Amino acid sequence: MDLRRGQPLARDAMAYVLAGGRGSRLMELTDTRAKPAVYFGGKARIIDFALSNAINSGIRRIGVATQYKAHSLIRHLQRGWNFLRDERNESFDILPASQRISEFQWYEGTADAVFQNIDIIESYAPEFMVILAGDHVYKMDYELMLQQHCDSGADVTVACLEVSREEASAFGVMHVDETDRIVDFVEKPADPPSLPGNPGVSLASLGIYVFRTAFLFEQLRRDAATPGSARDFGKDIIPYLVEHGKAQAHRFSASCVRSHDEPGAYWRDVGTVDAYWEASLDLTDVVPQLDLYDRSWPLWTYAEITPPAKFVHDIDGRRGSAVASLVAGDCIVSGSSIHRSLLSTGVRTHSFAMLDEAVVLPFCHIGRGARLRRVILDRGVKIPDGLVVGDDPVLDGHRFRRTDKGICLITQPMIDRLAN
Ligand code: ADQ
Ligand code: ADP
Repeated sequence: MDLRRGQPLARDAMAYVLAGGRGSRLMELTDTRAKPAVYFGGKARIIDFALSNAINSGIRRIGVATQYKAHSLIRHLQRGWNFLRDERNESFDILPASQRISEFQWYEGTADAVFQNIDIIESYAPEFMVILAGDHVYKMDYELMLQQHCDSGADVTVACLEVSREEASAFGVMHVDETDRIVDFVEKPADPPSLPGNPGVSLASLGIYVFRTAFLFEQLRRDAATPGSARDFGKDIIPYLVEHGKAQAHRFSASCVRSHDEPGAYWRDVGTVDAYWEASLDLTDVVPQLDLYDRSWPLWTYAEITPPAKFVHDIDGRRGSAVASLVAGDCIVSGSSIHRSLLSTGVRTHSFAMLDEAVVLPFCHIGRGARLRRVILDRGVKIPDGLVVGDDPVLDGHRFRRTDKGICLITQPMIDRLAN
């Protein structure tokens, strides 16, 4: 029996965030940065959601494993997340694939990204490990998952969510018994199994796992000695424990954090250009599904100290407004009309420009008279005067990254090519 039942467990846990993957379905948005470093919500980056969940859940030890194009991610973490202090039994470690075991070795799979840092984790002696993906946008109280892990006596607890069968092939898909014990697990099946009695719906792993640290290390060492292993949680560790141990499902809805006017569990992968655009645009709804203004579950990030956003009207005294939009600090909306859009820090828009359903990343400039509809502008893009996007699908498709749903992702090299 666990004598501490009912006590908070988060202070005995370390959150270990896997932030090394590229996220190639975000196309040019991840050309220069890892997916967890992609901006989201005007001021934050995607990884801030997992990290804020950890802090809000009461966890005070955090490790982040980085690999692919980690420069801006590491800089962001150093600037924003270095407030955890040794003196208070807290820690924050950035763990690049730094050839700790051999000079030439990168992290193989996600399990290897933990295995290679066992000695660093051991030095803190956390009792529990909460393994997280750094590339999802969601609110979740990991304390509730830790409690369930202790109560059930499982070897591993895996957070899961019901998704449609079509979406499920991008996930680890499981079957559970009546006690939510996982009885079957397949990583990214081409033909995902439905839930019994619920055709069209599958139970998907969110890639969030809780282990007791000593047990996890045992498993990582066993896996490292297993020939042919991909050293991956989803491909190796979890299927092994489903077969040889006790793996328990944790329903995401049981630990999602809802504010009073939030209708349900919020979890998004934002892994494609369309999903990213849609989740960003959702924020402009009057009552968005993801509440960035929820003070009971704040989103922490690094953000520069900026002057306030400013709105200046044009010579006729008419334009210079934004409605149904989010506008971050240091933006100047000058003589332009902004509708259902998200302007990140430091964006400047000039006279007679019009933005509709635009997701604009930091430090973009929108030239005079430009008209942009259903776009994502990467950081620092300078839109030339008079450019029109959103009227001519064929032309847009030639010039920019246009998705089937008609969203145009625009980067500075694409703009530079227009001039040649
Ligand atoms: P994926 O998300 O496809 O599936 P993966 O590519 O391993 O799995 O990425 C998981 C996380 O680890 C991401 O945050 C990624 O950035 C990071 N990562 C990937 N390779 C890494 C490496 N070598 N070093 C450090 N970090 C790395 C997983 C599970 C599925 C589950 C989905 C839910 O395998 O079972 O359904 O997550 O999204
Ligand atoms: P990320 O876009 O992921 O943050 P970087 O931080 O490296 O990647 O920045 C991308 C580009 O933006 C770089 O060319 C950088 O010089 C530029 N940049 C950084 N800070 C500013 C700033 N305050 N104003 C304008 N551009 C900036």
